[in-house]
Amino acid sequence: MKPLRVLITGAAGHVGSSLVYRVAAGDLFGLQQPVILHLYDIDKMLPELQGEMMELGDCAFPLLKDVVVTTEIDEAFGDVDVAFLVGAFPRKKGMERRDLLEANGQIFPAQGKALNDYSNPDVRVVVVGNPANTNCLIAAKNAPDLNPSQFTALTRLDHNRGVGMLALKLDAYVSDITKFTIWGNHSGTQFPDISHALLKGKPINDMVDFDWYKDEFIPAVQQRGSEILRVRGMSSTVSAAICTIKHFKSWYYGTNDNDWVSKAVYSTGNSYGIADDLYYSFPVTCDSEFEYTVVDGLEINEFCEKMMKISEQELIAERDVIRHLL
Ligand code: NAX
Repeated sequence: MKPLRVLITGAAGHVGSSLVYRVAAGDLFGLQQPVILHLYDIDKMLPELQGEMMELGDCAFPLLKDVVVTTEIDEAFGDVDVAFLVGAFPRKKGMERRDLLEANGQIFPAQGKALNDYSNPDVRVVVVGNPANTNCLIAAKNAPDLNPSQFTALTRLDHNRGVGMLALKLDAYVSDITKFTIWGNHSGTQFPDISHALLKGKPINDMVDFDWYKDEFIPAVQQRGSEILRVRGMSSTVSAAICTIKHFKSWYYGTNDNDWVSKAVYSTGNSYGIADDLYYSFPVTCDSEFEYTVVDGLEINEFCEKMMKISEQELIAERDVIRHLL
């Protein structure tokens, strides 16, 4: 079987390095498909990448055919079939969201161009580095020969956080919960929506108090990343890597019948009145042909519509800040 090439940018960082070992172990494509890992980071992280490569060798992963360690963008993006864009400029104390957008705006045009020029034309891209939705838009716009539907951004971690919290509240298994949605931006404006969510086929809306949902659950999901940072002094790492894999696998293998997942995908002509030309998190189903479909036509009540719009407006404002990079 021909090995598939998987690029991880920011591979020396916390999320990137957690991802590296999982991909090498076969977590993405199952236990038959060999992979070649492309580990990319900035120059000063080269020793970290080299150490990572040595450790990968020591694990003797049966499916790991080769490892390319590089700080050169053309080599990193060359012929890759899958690209996880994790590397990004971290938010520092006192930095406004606008500054972060600008700083990361310098990274993603070049990576979009590299995907366009050097990668497999059928490449699939998952953007994890924050602000993920808008970075994804920048990368996609700088890859004019690729289809915007080849690009997605990660909101699966938010999705799984919400499902996990619902399972705790309802004393249920996460596998019994379906049709939960994260709408919008991977940020504090994201909207965790239970209006279509089911527990063993029964509406969760009927099982929880609206005040708990509005005043406790929604903020808890929205602020989970900050809360983890506050508690352990470090942001999510392993959960982010695992959810990145889950995001990819649902795209590659397809979603379960009678369920959907949340992914930030290119908005174009949806039934919810969300502006076009954004990467917005929707409920999506995927078939096993590596395609996704936004679940359209769900009934949206007034509360949900208001929440969905707040996140849409934030994404529009982010797009305005980086418009010169598109
Ligand atoms: P780290 O600071 O540990 O790692 C970031 C890595 O990116 C570093 O190794 C750094 O050298 C590298 N990097 C910086 N500029 C680069 C460039 N131009 N090209 C390639 N690599 C570059 O951060 P980590 O905790 O790993 O988080 C990585 C990103 O994921 C951050 O932007 C973070 O905010 C974001 N997250 C997004 C999540 C999501 O759900 N969408 C959740 C997890 C995570 O917080």
